[in-house]
Amino acid sequence: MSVVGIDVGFQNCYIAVARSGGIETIANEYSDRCTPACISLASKNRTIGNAAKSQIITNFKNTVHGFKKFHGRAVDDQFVQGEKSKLPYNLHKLDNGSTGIKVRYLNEDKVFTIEQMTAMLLTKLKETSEHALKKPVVDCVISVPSFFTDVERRSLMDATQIAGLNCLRLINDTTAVALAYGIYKQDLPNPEEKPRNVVFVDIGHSSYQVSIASFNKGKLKVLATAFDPYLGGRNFDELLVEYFCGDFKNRFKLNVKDNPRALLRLYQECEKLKKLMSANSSDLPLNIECFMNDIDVHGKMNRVQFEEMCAQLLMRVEAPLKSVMEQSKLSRDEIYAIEVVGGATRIPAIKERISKFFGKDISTTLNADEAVARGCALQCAILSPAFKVREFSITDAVPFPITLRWKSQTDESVGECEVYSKNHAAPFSKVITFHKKEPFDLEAFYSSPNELPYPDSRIGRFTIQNVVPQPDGDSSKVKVKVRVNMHGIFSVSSASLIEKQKGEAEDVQMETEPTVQNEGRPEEQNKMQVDQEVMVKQTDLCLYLYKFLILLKDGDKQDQVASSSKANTKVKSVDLPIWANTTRQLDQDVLNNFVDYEKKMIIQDKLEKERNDAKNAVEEYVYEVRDKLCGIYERYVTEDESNRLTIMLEDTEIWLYEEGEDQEKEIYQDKLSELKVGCGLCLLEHEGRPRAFDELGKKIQLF
Ligand code: ATP
Ligand code: K
Ligand code: MG
Repeated sequence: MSVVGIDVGFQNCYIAVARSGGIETIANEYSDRCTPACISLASKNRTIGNAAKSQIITNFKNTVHGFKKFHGRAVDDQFVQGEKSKLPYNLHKLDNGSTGIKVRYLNEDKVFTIEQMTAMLLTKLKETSEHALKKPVVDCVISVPSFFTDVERRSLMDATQIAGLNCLRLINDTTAVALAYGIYKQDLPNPEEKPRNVVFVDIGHSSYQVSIASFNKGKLKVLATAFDPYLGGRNFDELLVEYFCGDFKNRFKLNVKDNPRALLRLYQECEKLKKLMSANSSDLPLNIECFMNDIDVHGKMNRVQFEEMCAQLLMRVEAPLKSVMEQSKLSRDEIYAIEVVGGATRIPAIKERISKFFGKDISTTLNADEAVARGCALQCAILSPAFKVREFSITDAVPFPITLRWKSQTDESVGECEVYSKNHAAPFSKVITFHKKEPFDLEAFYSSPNELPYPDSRIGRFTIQNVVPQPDGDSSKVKVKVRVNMHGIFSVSSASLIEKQKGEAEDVQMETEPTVQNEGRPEEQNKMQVDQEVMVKQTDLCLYLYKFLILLKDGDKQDQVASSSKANTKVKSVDLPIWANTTRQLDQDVLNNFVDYEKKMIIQDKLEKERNDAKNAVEEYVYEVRDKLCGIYERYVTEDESNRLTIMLEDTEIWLYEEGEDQEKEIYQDKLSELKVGCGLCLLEHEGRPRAFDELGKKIQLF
């Protein structure tokens, strides 16, 4: 089993793995620990990561980035529409209304789903980790913004499947950071002592997340989370871009916004300038040569000016901090530390705001870029039976309360119950008992649409099938298990019909149980073990929640209540099938097609790479022989031979630029062999040969 943690950022992705020495962030083939979330599609292949990033300007229509937050969203979604105008590539409405991305790939117009785009990125990250670990990687833990709703999470899970990964857990960014913080701490309070409360702030390129976690030895519990899903480093870039667009219009009469390439270049330069301003408070230049219409542009900016310009954005730093503190009901002096991560927390004004709010210095003891990935890898190691990790239990919090609604059998009245309150512990299962004579629907939705950073509060409709009355005509007792799972995704995970027991109290029970049943999707099957493991580790928590009491009211009949869960061994129960209809989820056959297509693209990329390598080999051989001719072999080759070879090399070079520019791999391989024979230099490749000539003491004709 592989132990891999992946931070899929809006802009930057990081991978951490467990090796014998511990958790390690790994570098890609460019020796870069950061892999840009960028994919470039082309006529023969796709490039992903660093190589794709260098195509942002040259192949702007087909170089895709900034798509993470389109997961699970309709193209008509207000957020997507708002982004659309800023994107250099085209969006496309898919049949189910979802956001698709339209590009030229393999000389055809092609639409990819967001799941497919993220899968491409994951394929790259998978390959990078396989290269580092020197073995296949399947199991992993992936980070997700804590404010992602069910639809977005399910969409991301689909992406992991397309990429052939088995995601053991989608872990919230700030929870991963909390784990990376806590697991190595030797001085955490004992379980019976007052916990240590730490605030975690992560401001990335696209969003801002805060959480408060309390730590005791061997465990962490997320108390509250808050966010500004629309505030991140890119907002600051945008303001700089706006400013310079105006500036260049005035001074150079340039309409930058009409020129996508120039605009993209300006974005890149403004981001660089923004980073420089974090370290320098003096005037800094922004120069771009041949920017537009052959004009070189130059401008300048300093930190004070920048901060004034960003005043509105900076004002938004406080609200999530305030919210998380209010939710946790902690006072500021109960906060032990404020740990900040994420690239945008390097902006001095942001740090100041956070520090000012808490009235104390912020700490940066964690690696701002790598902490999320490291936390993911730690979680993966905890879940892996192959790794021995210090016992550490993680209890996350439900960010948005969830309500279940059901219809009465006999009249139009509906019953409703908030099954997960805000900041309820997760993952968590509950059992609800109903009294029904026929199949019934349960509708799950987020209780407070207003606080949801997503336009649709529906989670799904779950039909409990095969419900029949008892032989005497009475209602049957139906136990339904609902669950917020390891990924933070809600489901009605199982239902069973309980044979009537005379004299037993009619009740609706809420209890925690470690067992979970297959939800009908393959990845869930794989998860069973894991789910159980974690729930077992959280026994202490379960114990007090076991007593959790809730009263449910159904219009006509009292589908009711109890606190105890008297285990009656004589009860016979029959499993009931559940038909789940969740919004905007890929059908299994569609998903399978995507899995196959991703594999095809991987093969295509591999073939293209081999073809390119074969071509490069010819070119390299030409250079190598040429070098040697005027270098170490000069003394041994006659002038005639040298001339003959030089011409042969030149011909090959010309061939490479003309007819040989775009050939199959085999053609290049043949060319190389031909060249080697023709040159006779294959003999010369033996290191001993020149020395042998020396011994002969004369120049011999070799060819
Ligand atoms: P998200 O968390 O929103 O998905 P991400 O994880 O890709 O995004 P990070 O890698 O944490 O984002 O941060 C990237 C952002 O941080 C970019 O906007 C980048 O310009 C900004 N950034 C990085 N270094 C600095 C710096 N020194 N000063 C200012 N901003 C910086
Ligand atoms: K990141
Ligand atoms: Mg991030």
